[in-house]
Amino acid sequence: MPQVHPNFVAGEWIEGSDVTANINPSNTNDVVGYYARGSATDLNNAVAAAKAAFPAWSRTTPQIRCDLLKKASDEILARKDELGRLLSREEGKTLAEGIGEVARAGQIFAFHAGECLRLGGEAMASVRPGVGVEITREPVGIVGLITPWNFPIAIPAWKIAPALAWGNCVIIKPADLVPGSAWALSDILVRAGLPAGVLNLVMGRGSVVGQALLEHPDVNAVSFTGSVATGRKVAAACIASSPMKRIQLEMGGKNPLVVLDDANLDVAVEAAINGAFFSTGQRCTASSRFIVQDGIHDRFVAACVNRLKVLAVDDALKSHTHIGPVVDQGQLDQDLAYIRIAGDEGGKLAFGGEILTRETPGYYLAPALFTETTNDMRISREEVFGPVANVVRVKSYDEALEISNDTAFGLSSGICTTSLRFATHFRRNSEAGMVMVNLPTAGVDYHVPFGGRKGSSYGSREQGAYAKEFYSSVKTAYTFA
Ligand code: UN1
Repeated sequence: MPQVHPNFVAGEWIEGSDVTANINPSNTNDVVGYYARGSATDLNNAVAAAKAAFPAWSRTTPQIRCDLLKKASDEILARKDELGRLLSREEGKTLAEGIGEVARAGQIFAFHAGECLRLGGEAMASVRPGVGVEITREPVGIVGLITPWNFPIAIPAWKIAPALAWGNCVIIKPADLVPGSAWALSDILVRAGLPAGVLNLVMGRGSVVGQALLEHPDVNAVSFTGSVATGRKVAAACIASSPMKRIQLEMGGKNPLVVLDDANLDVAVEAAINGAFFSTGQRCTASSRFIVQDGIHDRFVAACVNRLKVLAVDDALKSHTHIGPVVDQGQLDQDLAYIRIAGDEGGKLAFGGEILTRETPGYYLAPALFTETTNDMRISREEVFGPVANVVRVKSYDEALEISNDTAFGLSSGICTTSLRFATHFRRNSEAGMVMVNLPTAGVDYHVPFGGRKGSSYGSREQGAYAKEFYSSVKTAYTFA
């Protein structure tokens, strides 16, 4: 019997009722490891343990929590090559991207270790004589974290770290497809010295573990990153539960990258290729609509195609690889379906879009670039979540801005221009939570707020100091003395 990575519930590593094989998308013959799949009972036990641990944990000193998060950060950073390799092997992003993501997770823990020492409040004068008002923040309680497959360690890190910093107890349910990195992270945290019940890892299916989490009356808040369809269900379940749960949702994007005639072509092409195709395009911040002005359009398309021609799509762990495989067969089918749809709608395939054969069996797809598309086509309106982008030709900056905002989403947007006037106007008028000038729409810092508008996000921002809005509850205390 192969070794199974167990769940961590109530301070103990426990076998699941079921097991899943974690498969390498670069080589489907390679099993990364076997991981337990928890049951509703495991989840309920985790919540009970979190509830029991909460009174003591929420009253620990900031120094204790700071030291713990710092210790975890140190181990993550010291092991970044090994953990990056595990991440790339299970998810399919390149080794450089995998190691980079692990380093980001380590830095996130270091940042929130510091935040433990900055947990402050406010004192205000009351409008009534002799009364003082104190505004403080307390932990929310038991938080459920549901994380996606595309950032197997960074997203668990940016939810777990602020949750613990603010004194909450955590139940994490990582994506069933990539449990390995979240398992390794949990192991690091447990060994850093978290008391039993403070962190519980319950791997398994969304329909079983996720559902039980959403329905449990003792879970106070749920932070979710994933698709819009699942996000909607998460929100509905959190509102239906009694008491209602606090919700934070990070969902899809259809992020525009505007390229104006006055752009530096090299900068624009770099932003476009990185934003749309790196990490195999599997980022909610990926650029998928290139909105390009007439005068630079043909040069931009030709330069993108030339750049795409020299990018190696191959095994994520090989050193020459620029783009790894798609994560699994289901995602590959979705990418191919959209490539067909874009063609049927009249888009012209300027590059890629075909399945590639490599040394090992994997989900290899040549990055696809469509031209001659309009913003009302499905390829411009629906999130693909793969290495697929399309170019919409526009006449002016005004038209570019209007089209970039004409979307159900609003996570990230970008503009490439050398004009201060257009850059400034775009920053102010783009209906997105994050705006990039002469940079890719994806690849964000870890110490500043992350989140979007419209259909992309719901609830308060993640990351940086703004994470406290979700992970703490404000108390207003009046004292007459
Ligand atoms: C990034 O672009 O650096 O799921 C981060 C996602 C986002 C994270 C993107 N929540 O793709």
